[in-house]
Amino acid sequence: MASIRDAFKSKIPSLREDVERLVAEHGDKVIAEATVAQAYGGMRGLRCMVCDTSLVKPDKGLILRGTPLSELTHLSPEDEFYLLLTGDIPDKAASKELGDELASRSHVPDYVFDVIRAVPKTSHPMAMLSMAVLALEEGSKFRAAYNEGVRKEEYWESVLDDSLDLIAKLPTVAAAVYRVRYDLGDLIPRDPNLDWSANFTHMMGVPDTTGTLGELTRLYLMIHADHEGGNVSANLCHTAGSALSDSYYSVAAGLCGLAGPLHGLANQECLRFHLQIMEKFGGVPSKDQLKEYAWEILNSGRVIPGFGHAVLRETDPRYTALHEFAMKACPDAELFKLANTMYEVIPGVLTEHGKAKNVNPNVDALSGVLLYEYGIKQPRFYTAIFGVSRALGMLAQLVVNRAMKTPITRPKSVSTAWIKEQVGAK
Ligand code: HAX
Repeated sequence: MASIRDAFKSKIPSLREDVERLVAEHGDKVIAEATVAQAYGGMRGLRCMVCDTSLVKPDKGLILRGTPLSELTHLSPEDEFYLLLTGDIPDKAASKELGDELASRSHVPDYVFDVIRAVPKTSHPMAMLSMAVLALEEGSKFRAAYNEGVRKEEYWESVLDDSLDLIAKLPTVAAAVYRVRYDLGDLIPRDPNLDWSANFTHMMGVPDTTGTLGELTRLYLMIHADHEGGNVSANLCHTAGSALSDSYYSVAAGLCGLAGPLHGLANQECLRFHLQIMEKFGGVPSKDQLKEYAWEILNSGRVIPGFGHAVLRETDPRYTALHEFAMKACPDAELFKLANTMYEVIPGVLTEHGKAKNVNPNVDALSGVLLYEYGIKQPRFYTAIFGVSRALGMLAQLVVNRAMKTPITRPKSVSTAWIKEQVGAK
């Protein structure tokens, strides 16, 4: 099979032709109407952007290039990137070529580590990671090509270069954030014998006491990579990229959105919630105790972390993938037992509460539990691990958009006075 670059390049002419014909022949057909509630409500459900890398179906969850996540959880994150970009799963040779290419691009200049060391240790790891990504921008090949007047049709090539560079360097950069932020000693160099994801936890210095850490890292980084185009991180990356900001600026924008508690930071909050429960009850509570505590949380106006979703209406298949892993890797872990008790109790409580449209667990109900069980005991770092993974999806979408010559994003905002006039409200 072809290299990721050649495979993607071969698809571009038909992709462009397809969309050009679609717009020429059906450009004035209506696919969505916006309601007043959507204009004020985060544009929820408004079909007004395109993403071909993945789709989230309310009843099925994540579908990557037409295939449900549950059928793809064996993939390495690198192979997933190949799939997201080209629509094909690479064969062994193409997979090895991509792994070798990432390894060859993985060097991180020393000044980036100086940036990480320069900020106070009280900084959030997501702030440190975003700053380090921006520091890498100095090497942007797209910016250099743009300044030299590269043609619009060819933008995608240097954007792909930047994207491969950034993906290659991210584990090293994030691992440095981890070791510096938590005073864990010297930085640990890459191991040339390990792949992209295994290198990440290796450079973090996480001890592999069970021989399954590599498998968890691979699975974690695989399932968090892409979740269609409208989520906050992908949407921010897309919008920055539409102004022709390069991969570094665009991913940094996405990471800043991922850092919010209603998005990527939920994994940190969820683990903290689990730890609070363990401390309060001195271990895993009974179902009755947990039910009572859940009502206490809801009655005080707080949410139960790890449950519900803006789009999904069934159990998140990413949760299911992590659950299957935990059943094999750590079935007797106390935190996993707590997560299972929550799975039995919380949907019933939320149903009785009557507000949440989805009462089932999402990926964050288990992701932090597993990281903690495997020795990563700093919940504030969890979103940074998510960020390393999400960069794959953000960058695949970015490269596709540059190849498709997607124009700058510029929806029309309206004022409240205009809306009132439009609907005849006082
Ligand atoms: N606990 C309590 N109340 C909840 C709830 C939960 N887990 N999930 C939803 N609700 C409430 C909402 O707060 C909302 O209440 P108000 O009407 O008072 O505002 C109501 O139910 C309707 O919300 P919804 O339409 O079902 O859900 P939203 O699209 O508004 O929000 C959230 C989706 C994920 C933010 C929400 O379910 C939530 O806060 N869950 C807990 C936090 C969490 O687990 N976040 C991680 C999501 C996974 C992810 O994307 N990670 O990146």
